[in-house]
Amino acid sequence: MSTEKTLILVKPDGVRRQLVGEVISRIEKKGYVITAMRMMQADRALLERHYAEHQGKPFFEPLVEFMMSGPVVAIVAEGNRVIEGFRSLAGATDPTVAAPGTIRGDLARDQGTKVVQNIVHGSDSPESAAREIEIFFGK
Ligand code: D4T
Repeated sequence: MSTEKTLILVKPDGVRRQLVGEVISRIEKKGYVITAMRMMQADRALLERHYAEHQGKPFFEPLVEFMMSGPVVAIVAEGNRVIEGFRSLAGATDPTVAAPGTIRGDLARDQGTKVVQNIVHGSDSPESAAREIEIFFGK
């Protein structure tokens, strides 16, 4: 049986706050296997592809600006049901209401910015994971 893959990003706020190790540690302690990783500066073209579903929303431009504000760490993690499992580890999108024990619930809060700064991204479906892994790592 082939295991599932997901694309995880440590966003620029997570890198600035030196939480890369903390995020990796939580992924590994849960038992998922990291099979690819790269630190990079994302450019506008890449982010417009990644966040295509949010084009036209009020937070889209602040989101792209925020995601270009510093390097990100892109990670491919593997394991059965890793997509669902990592989203559970990450917690709710809004860090104010994200449950304690989750990455966002423990490590992020509302900063009063136009876009939510919530440390990590995780793919939300197998189709998104395949699309996003190609965007960040190529075919
Ligand atoms: P990502 O995609 O970064 O893992 O986050 P989520 O899956 O939890 O959230 P999302 O795709 O709906 O949103 C992408 C990104 O935009 C920010 N955001 C989102 C925001 O600032 N305001 C909003 O109202 C929403 C919905 C947070 C994450």
